[in-house]
Amino acid sequence: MSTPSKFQRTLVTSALPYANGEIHLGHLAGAYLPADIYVRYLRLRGEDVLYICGSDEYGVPITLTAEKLGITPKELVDRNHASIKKSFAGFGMSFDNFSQTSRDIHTETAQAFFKDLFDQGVFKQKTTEQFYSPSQDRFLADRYIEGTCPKCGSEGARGDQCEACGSSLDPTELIDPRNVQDNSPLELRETTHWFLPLGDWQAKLEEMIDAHPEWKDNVKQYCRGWFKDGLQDRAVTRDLGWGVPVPLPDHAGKVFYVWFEAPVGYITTTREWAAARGEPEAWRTWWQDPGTRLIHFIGKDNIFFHAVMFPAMLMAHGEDY
Ligand code: B3M
Ligand code: ZN
Repeated sequence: MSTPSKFQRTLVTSALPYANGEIHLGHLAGAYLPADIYVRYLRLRGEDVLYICGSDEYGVPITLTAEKLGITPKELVDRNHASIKKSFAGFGMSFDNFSQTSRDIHTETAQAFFKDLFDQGVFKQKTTEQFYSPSQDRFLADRYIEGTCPKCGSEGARGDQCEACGSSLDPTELIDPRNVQDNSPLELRETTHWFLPLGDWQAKLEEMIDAHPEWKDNVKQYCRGWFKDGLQDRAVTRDLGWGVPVPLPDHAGKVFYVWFEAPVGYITTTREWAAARGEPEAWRTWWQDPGTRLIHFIGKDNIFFHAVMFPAMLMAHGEDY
């Protein structure tokens, strides 16, 4: 479908692949090849289009892999960024920019985005109990924790999801939670984090979904299911060593939840593209001009973050996005 006349340009993104491994054909068939075909079509029609991507370099899967390999997370993501970029280039993917979220420009962009929301008082602060590993003297998140699934009883359910029955879990729901690395027991300790009250934008998000008849039915079904349950507050910070640091005093050891900053990575890679062309402010045309149409090509498990969380973050930021 070419760019509708009410828009002057189209910004196309593909989901930022995790840099904890190489890409494979399954990736290409999902969020990449279809996007590249569409971008080439728009270019052939002489339309104004920008195609941006990059590697997603934070999150627990990456630190788990780095610890297994005995290297630093930065060594791992730099190695995989290069390999992923080479594979995409070899396949002929025509990104206008392919960045990586461990670069300083992303730290700066993500911290500024967070601070803008923080200064508006968007976030709620909550103290909750999280799992702490005495053997490793650190809080553990998501896939560092395994236990018995409370829904189906299978062993080896992970802190964020049970592979056996597909339920998404909170680590505190697991029965007999263990540290996946040394199988040691865990204890609950209080910790304070910042939460994004997604419910505050539910009405606007519902309007947005209804205004997009062209979106795939399964995406709209998922969203309507989440709306029916009522959007919950979502933690946007974590107690982790590897991540974008939270730019607030007395927040040592706190970083952004990867799914808060990764979508901001789309803005980062656009900023990097603009700077490389000697027009550092040109990114605003693609993110802050209502004449731009934004299209995300994603994997099926990325729907919540692209159809609900990231749009809510942009709405919270204000009319400028
Ligand atoms: N890296 C998940 C994935 O690779 C995640 C996408 C981020 S897009 C901002 O499927
Ligand atoms: Zn289960």
